[in-house]
Amino acid sequence: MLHLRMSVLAALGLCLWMTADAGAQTGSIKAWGSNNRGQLNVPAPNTGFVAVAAGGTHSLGLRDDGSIEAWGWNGDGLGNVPAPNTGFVAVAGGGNHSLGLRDDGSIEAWGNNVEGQLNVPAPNTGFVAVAAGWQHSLGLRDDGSIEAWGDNGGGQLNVPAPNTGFVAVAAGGQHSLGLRADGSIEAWGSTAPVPAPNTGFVAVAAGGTHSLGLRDESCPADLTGDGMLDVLDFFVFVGFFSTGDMRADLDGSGALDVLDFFAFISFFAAGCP
Ligand SMILES: [Ca+2]
Ligand SMILES: [Ca+2]
Repeated sequence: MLHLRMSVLAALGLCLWMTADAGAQTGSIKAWGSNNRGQLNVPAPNTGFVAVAAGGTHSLGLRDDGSIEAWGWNGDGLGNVPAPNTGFVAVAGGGNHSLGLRDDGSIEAWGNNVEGQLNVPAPNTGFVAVAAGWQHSLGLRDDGSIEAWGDNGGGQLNVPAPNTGFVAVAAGGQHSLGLRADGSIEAWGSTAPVPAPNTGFVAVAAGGTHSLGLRDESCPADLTGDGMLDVLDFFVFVGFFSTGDMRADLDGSGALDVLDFFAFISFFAAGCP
């Protein structure tokens, strides 16, 4: 399976791209853009990476053994991944700081701290995701709330209420994004509003002064897969349902019952994108 992840701090023209190792959910890193600080010089061996992140003029790679490689600009101690360099599950690169999420739910922060972007709020546990902006940081807690710390010059720390129900975070130059479980995006700080319709999103990313949202354009009621909804889709649904085929489990409950009919009708009424 091709497994790609991309991290972009587009304002600075640095991009990292992962390509898959055959038969494994790990890969090598392709790096392009400015190399004025060596931020494109991926450390050997360039294999076995599971995640990447790009900072201002530095780069980070998470290896499948849970260690982090850091390269590029080494001012502010950016190359000094906190010990023990193991047990990491996610990385984020800010302007001149870095974040690493450990498998115990704690966050390590290193690099420049001029705006307090390294001061992870207590309790430093229960985090499930991290994001690093130019001089601010975000941590998503396992209760769906977002912690924000560091520079607040653009209001990028002012998480909108209710601060719950978030499933992903992204941090830009002076703005922040939170993806809610209902598929809507909250954007705050120095940012333009999220384009309408603000629904159906499954991922977010933030550059220096721009934002991206990935929208799920699947069409759950289109069971014939032709991109249209008509009576044939209903026949296929009934066929799946009557034979116990779990493709009829449209509400995702793990069981087939009348609620799946309601889900079908709801998806049918919503139409295809
Ligand atoms: Ca169809
Ligand atoms: Ca069901």
